[in-house]
Amino acid sequence: MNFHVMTLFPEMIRNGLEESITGRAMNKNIISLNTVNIRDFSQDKHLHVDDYPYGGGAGMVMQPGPIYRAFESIKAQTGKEKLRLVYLTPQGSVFNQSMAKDFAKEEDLVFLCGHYEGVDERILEMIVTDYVSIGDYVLTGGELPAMVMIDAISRMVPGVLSNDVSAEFESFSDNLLEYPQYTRPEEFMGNKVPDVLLSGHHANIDKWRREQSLLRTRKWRPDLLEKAELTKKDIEFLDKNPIS
Ligand code: 6GU
Repeated sequence: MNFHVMTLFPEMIRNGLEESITGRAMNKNIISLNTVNIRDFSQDKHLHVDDYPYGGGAGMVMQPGPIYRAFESIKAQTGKEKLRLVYLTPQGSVFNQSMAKDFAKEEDLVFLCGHYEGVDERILEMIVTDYVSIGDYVLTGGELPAMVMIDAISRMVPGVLSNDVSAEFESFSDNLLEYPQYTRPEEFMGNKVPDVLLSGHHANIDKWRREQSLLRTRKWRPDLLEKAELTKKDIEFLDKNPIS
């Protein structure tokens, strides 16, 4: 899968994604990251890419020309006339795991990172296919949201995660929070690892983990529990264990 990011801060995007799992996926050529500096497409002698808003008001607005030409360069590079293009904006639909899965089906995906007070509406109407936010708070620009999305989408691309992690994820992408994890030492500052995890009894361990997932989802994300597919056993367990 090829990610293309139109941004004024290409270094920020590259530095963030070259680490860890996304970095390894790039080295293995499972994903690629093409950062396009919008400023390279300025035709202004001072390389300006923004100007004052018509009608007045605070801040600056990104001009349509440089973004248009940056996108044309991506179309030429991919040889594709139609590309899915995500504009990162707090006004968009809130990103979630099912959107990550859906975007991961694309061979090429383009992101437009806005800055300043916004982007000229005309270029958005011309090229944007998806308006996406990452949550209800205001960030300085679209770079961090693009990185968040690329990380989450990459994990849904075949070969990026190990088969083990991938299979585990499948079984837990069911609207329940993860169970707690423990590693050595068996006792840390007087606190012991739950006995069941040391028992070697896999059925009991699975049961305990399922129950822990149910308890923490009910406690911390009751909104998720409503969407989760619960078995009769799950419901019985929750009924027998009132909220602590
Ligand atoms: Cl996508 N952009 C900005 N600037 N702020 C945000 C956001 C996006 N999502 C949440 N806050």
